[in-house]
Amino acid sequence: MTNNNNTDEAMGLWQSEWISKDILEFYRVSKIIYLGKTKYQKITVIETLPYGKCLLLDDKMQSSLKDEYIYHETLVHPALSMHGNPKRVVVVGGGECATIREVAKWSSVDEIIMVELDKEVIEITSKYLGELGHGVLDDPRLRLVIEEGRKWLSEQPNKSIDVLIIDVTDPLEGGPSYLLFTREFYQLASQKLKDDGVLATQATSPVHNEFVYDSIKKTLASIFKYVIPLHAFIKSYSSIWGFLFASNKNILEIAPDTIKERLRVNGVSDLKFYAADMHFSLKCIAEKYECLISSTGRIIEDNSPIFVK
Ligand code: SPD
Repeated sequence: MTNNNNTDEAMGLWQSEWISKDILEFYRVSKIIYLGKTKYQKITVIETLPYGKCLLLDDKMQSSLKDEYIYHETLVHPALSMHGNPKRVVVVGGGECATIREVAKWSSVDEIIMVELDKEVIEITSKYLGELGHGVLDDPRLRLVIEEGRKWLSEQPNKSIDVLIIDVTDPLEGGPSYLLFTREFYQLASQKLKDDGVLATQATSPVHNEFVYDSIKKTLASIFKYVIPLHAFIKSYSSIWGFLFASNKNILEIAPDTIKERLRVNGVSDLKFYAADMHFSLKCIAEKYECLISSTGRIIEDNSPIFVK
């Protein structure tokens, strides 16, 4: 955070964040709520003028109360809708609990497992960002596992998961999540998913990190038979954001009526952003933005990982 007093307008506290290696953004902070460091990462909870109360990890925006629902609804409901009848859903990461909050809206789901590396993210957001919906922690279908996601997954039986959601920080050099974007990880995920299983992952910014986004997509496509993107604008990320869905079964393209019906049958209500029609807008936006990508990505491997700034 920076104390800037060059001009009257710029007085006060500002949080800075690299949006790409060439763009540094500053946003105004009205209150510092929590600053700390866990074994794995730096944690910041602040009240900001443009985005309300926010969680940052390693100085990267994760969730802002103004628009977190756009990110979390877009990560979760398309994947569950594509699957149609998800029963066993695993979330890797997701410590602020908003992803499992969305999964819990599906009545078909009888087991939700959240595998989070950093238990302090859960504790700190429960304490300072309970608005994200930590009530879901009392859901009897939920099992919380504090462990490295890849290690946990490697110990699961093959073909045992309906939907696997990767809700992790961006791949930062020295950060805790970059090995969750590699070919080896997707290979493991593919083994653990059932034949009609669906993987959903955040895929960074297709406009500010074209090469990284395209590489994640290529890497997924080197393992899964089908991969489709959805893109949504997330104001607190200052960008269109990429979400990728992958499966070995041809179930990712779904008609609006099917989505509507699946949400209805599963009692999914209380959505502020995602809906059958919105799904198709997100798909069109993705198709348009993918046409603008000028750098061609590469396969990401454990021994040649990829990073954003
Ligand atoms: N819940 C994890 C989402 C990570 C998104 N990172 C956004 C960075 C925005 N600059």
